[in-house]
Amino acid sequence: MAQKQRRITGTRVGAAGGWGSLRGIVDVYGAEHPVPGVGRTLIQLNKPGGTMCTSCAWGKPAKPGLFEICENGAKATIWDLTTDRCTPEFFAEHSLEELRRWSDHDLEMQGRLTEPLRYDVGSDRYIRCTWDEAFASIGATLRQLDPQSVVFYASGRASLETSYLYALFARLYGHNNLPDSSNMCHETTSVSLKEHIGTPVGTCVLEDFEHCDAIFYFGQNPATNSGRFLHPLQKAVRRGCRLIVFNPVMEKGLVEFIDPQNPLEMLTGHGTRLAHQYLQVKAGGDIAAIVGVCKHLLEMDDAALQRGGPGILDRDFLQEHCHQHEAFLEQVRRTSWEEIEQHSGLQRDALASAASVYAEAQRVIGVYGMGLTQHVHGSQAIGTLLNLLLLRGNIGREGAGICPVRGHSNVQGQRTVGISEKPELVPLDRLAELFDFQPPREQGLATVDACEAIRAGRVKAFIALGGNFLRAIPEQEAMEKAWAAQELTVSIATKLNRSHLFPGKEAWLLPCLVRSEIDVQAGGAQVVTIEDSFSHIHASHGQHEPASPHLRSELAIVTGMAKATLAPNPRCDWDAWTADYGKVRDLIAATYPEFHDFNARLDTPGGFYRGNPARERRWQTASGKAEFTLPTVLSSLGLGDAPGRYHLITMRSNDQFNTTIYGYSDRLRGLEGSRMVLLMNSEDMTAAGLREGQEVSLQSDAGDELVRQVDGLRVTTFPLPRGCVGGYYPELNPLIPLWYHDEHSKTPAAKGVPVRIHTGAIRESRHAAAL
Ligand SMILES: Nc1nc2c(c(=O)[nH]1)N[C@H]1C(S)=C(S)[C@@H](COP(=O)(O)OP(=O)(O)OC[C@H]3O[C@@H](n4cnc5c(=O)[nH]c(N)nc54)[C@H](O)[C@@H]3O)O[C@H]1N2
Ligand SMILES: Nc1nc2c(c(=O)[nH]1)N[C@H]1C(S)=C(S)[C@@H](COP(=O)(O)OP(=O)(O)OC[C@H]3O[C@@H](n4cnc5c(=O)[nH]c(N)nc54)[C@H](O)[C@@H]3O)O[C@H]1N2
Ligand SMILES: [Mo]
Repeated sequence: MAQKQRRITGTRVGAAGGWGSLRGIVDVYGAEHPVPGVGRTLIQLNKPGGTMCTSCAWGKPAKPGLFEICENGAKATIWDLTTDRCTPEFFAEHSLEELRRWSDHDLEMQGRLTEPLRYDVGSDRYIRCTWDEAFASIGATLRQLDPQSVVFYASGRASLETSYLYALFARLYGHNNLPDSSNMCHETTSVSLKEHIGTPVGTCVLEDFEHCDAIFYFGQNPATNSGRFLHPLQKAVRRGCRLIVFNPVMEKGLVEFIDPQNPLEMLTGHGTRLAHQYLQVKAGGDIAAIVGVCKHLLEMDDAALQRGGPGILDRDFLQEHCHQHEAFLEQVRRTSWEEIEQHSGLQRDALASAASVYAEAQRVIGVYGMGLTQHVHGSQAIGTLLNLLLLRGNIGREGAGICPVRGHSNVQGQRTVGISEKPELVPLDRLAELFDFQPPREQGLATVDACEAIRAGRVKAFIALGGNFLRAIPEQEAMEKAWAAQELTVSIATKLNRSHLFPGKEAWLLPCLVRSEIDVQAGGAQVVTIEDSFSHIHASHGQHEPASPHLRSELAIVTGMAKATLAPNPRCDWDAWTADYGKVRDLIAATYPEFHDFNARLDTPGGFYRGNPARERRWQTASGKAEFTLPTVLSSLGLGDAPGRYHLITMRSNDQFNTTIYGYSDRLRGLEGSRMVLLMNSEDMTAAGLREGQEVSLQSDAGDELVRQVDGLRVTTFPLPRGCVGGYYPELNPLIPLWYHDEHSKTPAAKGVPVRIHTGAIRESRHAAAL
């Protein structure tokens, strides 16, 4: 079978949305030849009775638009519903040794996996097997291993029902080793928000965007990563809300949006200008920038008080609800404008205008994404943003609050229903009571811990419920080398990816249904549920015939493995749960009271709200109040400036979903045709004697012995702040040291990686060969 490939060329820079976004969908449609009926599925996407998109976790409004989809949601759906199939015959033709030289894009382009597969060492190939054989063998191996040496990873797509049972399986078996893609993503949020406002998730609901007067927007790229956010943003700006953006990259989607569902905007090509002010902060410069805004607020407050007015800060709120605010304000007073300007890369005047907007607004929302979370001092940056909001009581009021934009479509929900390595976050006593067992109480392994343990040879088996762990993590080369020493690896997946090409001694590749497919079990067709970024729960209904009759649902695969591994327990009827997911929802409701009447509330328009104490100003923190952060640094970077050192931002293009590479167009940034680029400020290029298109290598500059290198990058001029360079995730992941992560949550610091540029002899490498 020939390798199926696709290349996209041609430049189409423009506003976010508009014709470009429709063409983006058409490109994927043309390459994937999706099954019939995709159009109907897209129309019903994110609406009650329809499928909930597998792309991002953005909220689903109670009154949806005609199309409640975005360019990338459509791409993700079409990508799942391709007619291409990656069959056992494909694997008969290609050894894993060969496939390791393929690019991420070409691997996934082979289409949907169709049958369960077992790795055969002799031929270095995956070969067809039966489900019974797979479950029996996995069960037998797991029974022989120490449960503490086994890791159950989850990437944030699997439903609440599957996630609940997966976590239960782990605990019945005997471990809390439940890392999640969240550990590389918003774990900084979970840890920081929990510590400071007593809840691990954002406090906003979708309707807050109808009432806010200003949005302070840090390090999140809506046009690419949460396209449906552009509609509420556009509406907010149109009614006078001011959008203040902090981002080293001038992201088109925050500058202008043309609504593809608005004929006038489409015809005239004129959309809505979004950002009132766009501050191109340095990578990691957010703490300094926010402290600068606070400093100006304080100056305004002093002046207002001197005039005999009430002041700018919400003193009643601070007095009643906050802890340590005086210490923070003292710290702000002590910080000089020189330091603020140096670390943020922003001018005092620009920060003062942002502060004026903040002070004039009655209700402010703070939005953020990976630009804050993926830094060594990311938790402090989130804490400092909370400080800013708290200063004027912007938490726990309609139209105000903190809004982390979550990634995977059910990543927040997986944590809610027990996928957590932190036993203190899980109602273990309740589980003990419900299922009559002693749950393990030890801390489990998060992603970085799991990587360390794998490198040290302490992990013997790794089960992956989705995702592409080996490609998403830092320290990729060393991790790939260590991986094969494991006794057992199991991947539950929809499409082939690089992680599948590094089998343990015993390895299984188990293909599952996607969310848009009909899931028929003994009790009939099933629905599944997910939780969005705003803590609302939605049912998702499958619409399409499965890609292959041999596929199983994720839930059935989890229960299949559990049954084959665990001793019988009269309280655990895995078969009954598989036959009727409603019974699993009853278990979720019995474990987590906020899920009461779960089955009756399945298709609530807009989802049903799980609630959030901080939204009601109930602070479940150490002091019982909202805790101010006292930042110990002004930059979130782990390593500061040094001669020859640049701070690398790893970015997502408009043509990818994490490690799934749809194509080679980054339309909104005007970058086309290749992902092996090194984006640089033109003055930095001149200073370093580099020319446009020159081929260079990057090495990490982390001060340790390990050589981490990626070759074959083309220098490309790009308007980044000086000292910052940009390139794509996951191609540049080999450069991130495993130890370079957020100090509290261990989220890998993928946005401020210290690197140096080399122009010398270029080592032959798979990274250069990949494209
Ligand atoms: N189409 C599509 N949708 C996706 C995904 C995808 O890959 N493709 N991924 C999903 C997942 S899992 C996630 S977590 C989300 C990710 O969505 P985002 O949170 O938007 O993540 P990124 O695109 O990695 O980076 C966000 C922004 O941070 C900026 N940035 C980098 N460094 C800094 C900094 O130091 N300070 C500030 N203020 N900004 C900075 C970057 O320029 C970029 O605009 O999207 C989800 N949705
Ligand atoms: N340098 C750098 N590294 C990063 C990031 C970054 O910004 N920069 N971002 C981090 C973030 S935010 C995240 S969330 C992680 C992502 O890490 P992961 O979640 O592990 O990776 P994905 O690329 O989302 O996983 C893609 C694979 O999931 C499988 N899949 C797709 N749909 C389904 C499904 O419905 N069920 C199952 N079982 N499998 C499915 C397919 O086989 C596909 O190949 O990467 C992190 N790594
Ligand atoms: Mo993520």
